[in-house]
Amino acid sequence: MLRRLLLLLAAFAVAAASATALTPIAVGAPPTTHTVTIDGSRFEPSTLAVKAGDTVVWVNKDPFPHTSTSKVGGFDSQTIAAGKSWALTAAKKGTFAYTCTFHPTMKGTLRVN
Ligand SMILES: [Cu+2]
Repeated sequence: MLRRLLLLLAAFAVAAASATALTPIAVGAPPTTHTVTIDGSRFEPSTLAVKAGDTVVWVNKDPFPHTSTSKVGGFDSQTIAAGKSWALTAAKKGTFAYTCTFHPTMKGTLRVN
């Protein structure tokens, strides 16, 4: 009787452990926040790959304003003042080449997978 109860408890414990272990796979990886630093009129990293649903934050460390503006549509930060940041929730999949409208030599690429 006791042995049977212990077996039942053991089976339950294994089932509970499996359910817990499988949960993260079932819901997928949680959204992540990525940072692009703007410093010396450069986007760093200049190429960034994220998953749809992730957040990308551009942080302007320069003492003057910049923008993060997709050349193919999809997003435009407008002016990011000196020392400020701008966050984008990357909802749309694709490859987005972007620039700063004030400094067109600044180039970046955001890949949303
Ligand atoms: Cu700029």
